[in-house]
Amino acid sequence: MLKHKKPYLWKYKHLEEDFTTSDYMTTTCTNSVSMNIARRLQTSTSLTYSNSMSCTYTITVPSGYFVQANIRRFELEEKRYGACVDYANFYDGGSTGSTKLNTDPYCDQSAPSQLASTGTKMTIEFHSDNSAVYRGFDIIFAAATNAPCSGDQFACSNSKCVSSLLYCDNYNHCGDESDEANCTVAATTTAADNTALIAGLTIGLTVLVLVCVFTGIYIYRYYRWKLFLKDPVPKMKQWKQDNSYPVTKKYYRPQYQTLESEKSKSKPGNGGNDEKTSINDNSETRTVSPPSTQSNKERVKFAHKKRESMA
Ligand SMILES: [Ca+2]
Repeated sequence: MLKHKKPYLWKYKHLEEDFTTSDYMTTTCTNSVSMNIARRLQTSTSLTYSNSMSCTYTITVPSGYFVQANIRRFELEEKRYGACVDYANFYDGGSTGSTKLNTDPYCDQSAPSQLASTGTKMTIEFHSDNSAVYRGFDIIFAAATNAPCSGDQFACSNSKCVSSLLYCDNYNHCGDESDEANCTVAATTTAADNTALIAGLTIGLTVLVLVCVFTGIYIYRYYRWKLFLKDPVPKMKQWKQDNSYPVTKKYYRPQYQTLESEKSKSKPGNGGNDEKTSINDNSETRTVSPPSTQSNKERVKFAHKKRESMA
């Protein structure tokens, strides 16, 4: 079968309202509309139709076309005592006085899947009694011609022609659903949409995970710093005069270790081995002198007394 390329809809934007319009009998009970490409008729905007409805709907197509009616859903009240109480009739013309397309009224689920007018008009009559309401009907109309089709038409498998705009739009306009078969354009579009969706989700999740990780690290470090500030500094042991104490290497920075070593070496007569300030670099534990608690004033006083005693 010849495949038709899906036309760019923006070219036909001015016609979009025509082939996407839906009419409802509960909104406008008696209605007469014109159609260039396609249209849709439903009994009600709600789940079911109403009681005591008696409506007519006439649809007209341009000259040279006929009305192709494809019935998507038909659910009326079943017969009562062998007769339809809620029913629909289809007429091959512009009024209920035209020739009927059906022999008996359609009720329950007895309507066919498609009907076609011979001329440019079709009229649908709907009647409901005062009890029991059902889902009603949903009909897709298309302005159609018989083959051969023109360049802007889709060639249906049943030798009918409808507008190319109706190809692969998810609605059966031909009557045999051939305009919804081999819809490669729609399939490709869906695949592309899925790929973009998956890529977007992947990037979004990656960013979310990174944000969570860095936030977690920041919170951990913040509370760790808080705990450090709250941790009381251990009290230093009381300095004891003439008493040595162990100091591990890690509490002394290298430059201070060097200064202590040079200070002890520079003392005359010491030979660089002051027993109280000796630092063994190879040892983890060393001995240092505690700071003197004697003030300078006391030292001077002590020196004066010593001189007086020597004199
Ligand atoms: Ca279609």
